[in-house]
Amino acid sequence: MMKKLAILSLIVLQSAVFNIASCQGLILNDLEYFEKQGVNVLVYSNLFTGGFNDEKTAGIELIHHGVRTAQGGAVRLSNTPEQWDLVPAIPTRKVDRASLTIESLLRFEDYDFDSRVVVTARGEGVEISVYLDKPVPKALEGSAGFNLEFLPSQYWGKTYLMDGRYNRFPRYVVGNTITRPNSEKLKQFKGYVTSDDRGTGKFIDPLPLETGHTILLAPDEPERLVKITSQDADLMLFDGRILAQNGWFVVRSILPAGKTGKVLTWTVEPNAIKGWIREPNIGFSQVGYLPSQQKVSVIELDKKDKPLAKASIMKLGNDGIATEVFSGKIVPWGDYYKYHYVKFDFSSVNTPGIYYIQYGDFKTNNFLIEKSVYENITDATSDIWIPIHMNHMFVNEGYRVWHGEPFKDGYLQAPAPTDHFDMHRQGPTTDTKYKSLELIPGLNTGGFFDAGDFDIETGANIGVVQNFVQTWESFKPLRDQTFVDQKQRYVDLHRPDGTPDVLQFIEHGTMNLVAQAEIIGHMAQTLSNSVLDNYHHLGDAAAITDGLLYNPNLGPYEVAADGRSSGVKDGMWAFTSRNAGLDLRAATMFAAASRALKGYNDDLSSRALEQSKRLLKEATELLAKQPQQGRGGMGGGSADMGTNLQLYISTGEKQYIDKFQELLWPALDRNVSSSILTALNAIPNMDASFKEKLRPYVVKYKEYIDGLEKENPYGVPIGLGNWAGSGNVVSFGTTICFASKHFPDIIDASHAFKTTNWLFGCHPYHNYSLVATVGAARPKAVFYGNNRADFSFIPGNVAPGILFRKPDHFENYDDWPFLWGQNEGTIGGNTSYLIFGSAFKNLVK
Ligand SMILES: [Ca+2]
Ligand SMILES: [Ca+2]
Repeated sequence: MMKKLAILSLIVLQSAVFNIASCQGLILNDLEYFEKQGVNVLVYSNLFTGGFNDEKTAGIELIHHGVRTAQGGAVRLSNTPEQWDLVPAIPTRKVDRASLTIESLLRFEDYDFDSRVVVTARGEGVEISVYLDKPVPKALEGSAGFNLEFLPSQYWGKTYLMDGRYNRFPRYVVGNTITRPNSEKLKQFKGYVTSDDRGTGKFIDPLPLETGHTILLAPDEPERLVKITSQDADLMLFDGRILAQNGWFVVRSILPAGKTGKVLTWTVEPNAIKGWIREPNIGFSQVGYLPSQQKVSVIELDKKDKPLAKASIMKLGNDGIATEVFSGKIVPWGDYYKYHYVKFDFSSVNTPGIYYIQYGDFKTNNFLIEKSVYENITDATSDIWIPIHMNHMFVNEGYRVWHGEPFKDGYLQAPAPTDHFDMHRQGPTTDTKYKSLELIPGLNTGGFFDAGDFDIETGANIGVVQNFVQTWESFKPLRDQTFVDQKQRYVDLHRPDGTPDVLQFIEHGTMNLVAQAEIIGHMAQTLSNSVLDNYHHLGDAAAITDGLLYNPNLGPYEVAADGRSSGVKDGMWAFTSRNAGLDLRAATMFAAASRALKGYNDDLSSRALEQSKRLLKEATELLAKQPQQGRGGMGGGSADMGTNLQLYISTGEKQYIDKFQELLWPALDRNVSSSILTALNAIPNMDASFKEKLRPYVVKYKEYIDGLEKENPYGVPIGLGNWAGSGNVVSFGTTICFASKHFPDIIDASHAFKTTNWLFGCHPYHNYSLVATVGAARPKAVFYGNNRADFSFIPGNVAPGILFRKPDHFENYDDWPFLWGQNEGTIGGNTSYLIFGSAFKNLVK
């Protein structure tokens, strides 16, 4: 990937340097996967989980010369499984080192169907066999098969051969399909349906591109070459992108009907390039450096690579000629998961200019050293990303319309009870005066799209308004690059309108939340899609629904003669189960928003204050009646502390500050790093004794910062969850900014550069900036925004970033946007970045 994108200019090392046997089988290593240099075959190290979770991160997986190029290896029930298709549970997995075998039980509960998948190291690759104790159930005959999926962006444009017939993987999906009656379609997760059949009663089934017994993938590209053979079954090749843009190329064999025992065998042989060593990943800040700051490159090396003794800094003259201005020692750090890490400190280079790093034969792209490099790091986020995510508005930029006005048909009361595909739930009652599926008028105003999807997550939007208010009150940014007209419901980027944009964002977020409180009577959980087939919408948000109210007197897909209603069941729903904890959070946010909006939008300011007082009273009463457990969102966590702090700031009532302190100190004792930011935020509102009581915890936080230096080579908190950890790194940086402001004798401000380094390119896997930002020489090229089908990005987005895959692999695809855990961005996360960026710019000043 890096080579293709010309980030590093590689001079191929002499293969004579290496001394590796040419015919080498896979070993079964201590981490329980098959391995040889250049090839890792993982067998259910990562399991399928179903539903909301992407299923392109599980199954039998191939990490091929450093890139995870194949996954999904399992018994599956369709030619090209989609995200919400049924997945097998894998209750048992046995590793037998003596026979070099991993055997797993795969179970489809819905069909009482078990199979065993046995993977054994054999020859140059692995043998995969499927065993059945009972024949394939009748309902699954012709559907149950063994699949393995290959990453399109790593294969398109390359060749393949099936039984010697030459062909090429298509750049874009253009293939043949048939339609079949819905009665033949197997059920999807929880009975959801991912497509709209437009009343035809038929579903689409892709036809194979090829069929045979031996397939060679990418014989033209040794890094990607894989040979799959099967003597006892037909191999078929499908293009999963026909049904879903996030589909992969699928190699598949149908399991035979009526048979038991060993029913299918594949031999899978991934090519290993003789003497292959992964290119060094030379991490550095793509945004550049201040002349005075510390500058350390972290270089990620293959464990088989031999670290060099020195690296150089090259300066580009105004004549375009590069000269070496610094040469320094490479210092070993150690191993971290799969790779070895070394560091290169070039802090002494402090003359403004254009530079690159030279490490042996590898050179990076250029970067700047200059006093101004960080000045614009939040502009793309605030000028572009945030306004594009304004819901219920038409958003224009120059000649381009980002989206029309969405959801003119408004929101219907979600029926009670409902279990939702995006993890929302409507309880047994609606908790409103509205009947199930009745229109709740007035909710289609204000608010922000959640992320790569288009719902309004109330909890997230509450946090977002608070982030904007904190940005406004702490830093007073007067930046005005956006035209927002609520009467016209029109946003125009790059058109100043005389009002600071942050104030307009506070207003826009508050408008929706006040509407929820006034109309529903309390906060909704979410405003979201009712049907799965428009939840995964990619394109203009205004096209998610038809903009017409649903009319049950019309036939399916029929539009009324007056053009004002339709028979299309595409409505958006308000999930309205009451949650007193959420209402209390809303009350604190409304108080803050009311302060910020005073003098700008006095009407909204006073309405927000009125809702704040009412919800505070009602929520307090409701919470008092509830048992200690089950107070959703009010379990004594940091959100709860923050709420009590905000309530104190708004009301000045002692009870809230007492409660805040009652929660704070034990939370700091339990885990200083997760609560200290809330404590630091309290300082301006507390007396001097509070700050002194906090001091020993700041000392402990300093120990935490130092500990991170030993934990990983980057010195930041690295998350290992299924949503990668940029958010934690941002929060770490914000904490350092505030801690060094209040306790400069304990926390050195320079630690904040660890966050910018990580975000802007000094991290595992590749060295691209994780922020689609202005100022970076090489920002990531693709993100999981709502324009992801175009392999594009929305400027200013912060990717979750470097995703951990068990047991030892970090990745961030930059040619494949479709995995949300590494490439999405959220309104909550991106507004947190706005706070970090503002605090960081302040610190730099
Ligand atoms: Ca403006
Ligand atoms: Ca509609």
